[in-house]
Amino acid sequence: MPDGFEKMPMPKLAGNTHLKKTLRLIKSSPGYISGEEIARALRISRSAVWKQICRLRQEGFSIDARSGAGYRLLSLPDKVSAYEIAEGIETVSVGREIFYYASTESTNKVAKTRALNGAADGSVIIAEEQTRGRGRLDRNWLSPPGKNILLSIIFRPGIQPREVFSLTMLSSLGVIKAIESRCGLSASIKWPNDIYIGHLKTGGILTEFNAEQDRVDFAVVGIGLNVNFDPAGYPEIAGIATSLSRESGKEISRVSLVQAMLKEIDTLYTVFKRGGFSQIFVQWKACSMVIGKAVTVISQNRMEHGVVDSIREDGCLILQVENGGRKQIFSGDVSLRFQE
Ligand code: BT5
Repeated sequence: MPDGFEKMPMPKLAGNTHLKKTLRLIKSSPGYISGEEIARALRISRSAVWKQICRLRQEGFSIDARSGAGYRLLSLPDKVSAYEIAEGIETVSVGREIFYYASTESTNKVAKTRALNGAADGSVIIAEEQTRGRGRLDRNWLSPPGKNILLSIIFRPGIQPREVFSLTMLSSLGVIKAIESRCGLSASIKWPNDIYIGHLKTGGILTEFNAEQDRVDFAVVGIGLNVNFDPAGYPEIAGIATSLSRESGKEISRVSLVQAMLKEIDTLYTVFKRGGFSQIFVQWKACSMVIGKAVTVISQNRMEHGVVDSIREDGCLILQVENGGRKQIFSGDVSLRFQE
């Protein structure tokens, strides 16, 4: 796995309690709230309150300041900022720490660097824009700024390398559940790592890990999900991709969808760590769109045609090939195409 510490902008930490409390007070106040009232509630000085207001403005919150009246929230940022996400969710580990970037090369890259520096299990790196978003085998991941969900989760479950695909599976299941609950859409999983609606791709997962001998130190699960974006403007993917807004016909709140995703993934991850992967697998398999389908499996130097017989709990796909035999296909770097 590539290491190398990239130069990163200072992230905004979700754990900044003064900022969160200031926001909460301003949000819950029907009109203006005075600086004095905020200062008293937080036991900080008036100038410290002003600093919090300036930081919130930098985060994209539009806040009116009127002398003699105080502060009033005018509008929320259309951003997946750490504060907004952390505001509404309680989780065991996933999303307890959130690092937000307006723009970065790749959230997976930042996540790996942060993980090497000791970031906690469940830490999330989220960005509005990636300047070099990646799919598998260094393929491009396209996403205009501020429209979609681009995030990576650091997992430290203390597992063996052969179990890492379980993290991809539980994450994709969490994404499917969140799409269902927040957008009312039924999405499916195209083995090994794609999220589909109908026959079009709406999301992809890139899982990478760092292991020593037979123990995974950390894994990074990167999730790219098309939300309020029209792939029609991108000739490379126009015919193969869709987005949640296109499918549902309405704009979707990215913050609320990220919250739902992190909550679902956290619940599944907790079950996984307690040894309950079998029950996750049953649900994952029910969302799979490939079982029983005629497919072509493409790996770097081979093509294999057949019908998908089943997928095993370890993620291995069993392909019924044309001469009647069965082949085991491991998830590695293979792609799967449906036959006409
Ligand atoms: C994937 O790879 O589908 C995994 C994509 C993971 C992206 C996330 S974003 C957050 C994190 N940070 C990163 O840098 N990456 C992760 P793969 O199976 O190799 O599919 C890549 C292919 O999908 C490309 O070659 C295009 O054909 C297609 N594609 C690119 N952008 C797309 C999009 N926005 N929607 C649908 N398909 C897309």
